[in-house]
Amino acid sequence: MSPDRQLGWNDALQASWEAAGAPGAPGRVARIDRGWSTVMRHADDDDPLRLRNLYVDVAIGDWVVPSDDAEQVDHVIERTSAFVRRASFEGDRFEADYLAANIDVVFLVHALGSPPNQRRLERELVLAFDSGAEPVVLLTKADLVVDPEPMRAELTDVALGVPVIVASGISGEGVDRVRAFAGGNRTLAFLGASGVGKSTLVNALLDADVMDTGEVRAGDQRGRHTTVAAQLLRLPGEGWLIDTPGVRALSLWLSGHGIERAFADVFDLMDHCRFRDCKHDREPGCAVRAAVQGGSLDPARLASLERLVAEEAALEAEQERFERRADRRGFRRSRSS
Ligand SMILES: Nc1nc2c(ncn2[C@@H]2O[C@H](COP(=O)(O)OP(=O)(O)OP(=O)(O)O)[C@@H](O)[C@H]2O)c(=O)[nH]1
Ligand SMILES: [Mg+2]
Ligand SMILES: [Zn+2]
Repeated sequence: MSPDRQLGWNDALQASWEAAGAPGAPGRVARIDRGWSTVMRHADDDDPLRLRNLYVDVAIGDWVVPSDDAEQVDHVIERTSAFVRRASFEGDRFEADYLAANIDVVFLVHALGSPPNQRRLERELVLAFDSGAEPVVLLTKADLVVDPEPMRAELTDVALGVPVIVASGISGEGVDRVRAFAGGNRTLAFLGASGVGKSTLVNALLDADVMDTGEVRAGDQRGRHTTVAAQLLRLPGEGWLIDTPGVRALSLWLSGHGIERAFADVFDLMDHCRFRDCKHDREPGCAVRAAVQGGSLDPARLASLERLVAEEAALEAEQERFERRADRRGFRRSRSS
């Protein structure tokens, strides 16, 4: 029997599964707790499997093949999309951290009533474009402000063409706008800092208190990391929604064109510099500097782009070192065997 399309199975997953020899009966990871996956076999599964993630990197939303004894995850089916950051580094680790997989829309959640953070949004947009999902900026806690417009305008400036929507999990405003993205049985994911109101909005969308929510700190409005396990939840009507634990740092991971897309405005300017190898420093005819001087490009945005480009370059250099080391180890092993 083919996996349940109601649960989000689609032609792309089917093709990857068949290419892998159509092993087992794939199910979808609906919850992850340290080393354990809760795996649903169909959309109404109220007796999901509990599997260990032993030798595989499993993400919420993944489609996985259980081992024959239903003890562990044997195989992760190739993801159609994934929101990935670099795992927080401890020592020498060079690892990806998959925050959500097989998602169609990723909501970058920010709270109205806190100062807008354009730099954070830029970083989130880079990762979102690289995820393969469609990004949407979601401003929550609309009930806390008299006018969401100033913050919306500020974040719209860095979101370029990405939609920016306003909602409140408390008043219910905008909940329908969020739900509309789930049409066609799509999978949505909420990502953002702790305390921005992700789980409160999840409960409003589900019209039920499924997720715990927690007070933010009075001083700086920061959350207390209330959600500790990522969860995949079925939306009423159609579609799925992934709630994730709040994330503090979003370090870049090896990427495709996320930076170019998130900073398309600046890259367009670069095309108009007189010299092809312009460093946008003191060269004559630099369109980027001209835009900064003319006030159409925020110097903080340019500095942010430079930081991200440097971070990406450092990451690539590190990847090279890492692969060389791994090659050497493999070489030694093959010589001694
Ligand atoms: N006024 C108002 N308060 C909200 C809204 N959404 C969330 N809150 C409050 O903000 C606090 C944090 O909400 P959560 O939903 O737990 O935030 P979260 O993003 O899930 O946080 P983590 O799980 O820690 O990542 C709670 O005290 C909520 O009641 C909203 O739309 N309006
Ligand atoms: Mg939460
Ligand atoms: Zn230039």
